[in-house]
Amino acid sequence: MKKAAFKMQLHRDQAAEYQRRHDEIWEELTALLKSIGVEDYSIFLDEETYALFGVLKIENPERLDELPAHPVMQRWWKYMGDIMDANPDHSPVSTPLKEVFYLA
Ligand code: RM4
Repeated sequence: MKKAAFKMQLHRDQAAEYQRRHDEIWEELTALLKSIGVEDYSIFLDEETYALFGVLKIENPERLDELPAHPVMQRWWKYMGDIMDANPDHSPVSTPLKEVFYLA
């Protein structure tokens, strides 16, 4: 099992809205993520900088490359694009993070 960690950027003062949308996350999106093997997925918010830190486990990280083409993922990213930094195709601006410490 591999771990992937990445950083995204929420717009200022959108913490409550970001939380609300994830509290009501679409079942078809969680099903899609699970179908490619995503497990144990958390997103943490830095309430000072509005940086978002995602961390997930996945057996085959290459399968994450399937997400951008999927209609459900595209719809979600478009929906989220108004409250976070996004690319022209609406996907979130996402920076991979390097693991520098691990304790099992
Ligand atoms: C985030 C962002 C990520 C997605 C999660 C569920 O706000 O859109 O790409 O994996 O939601």
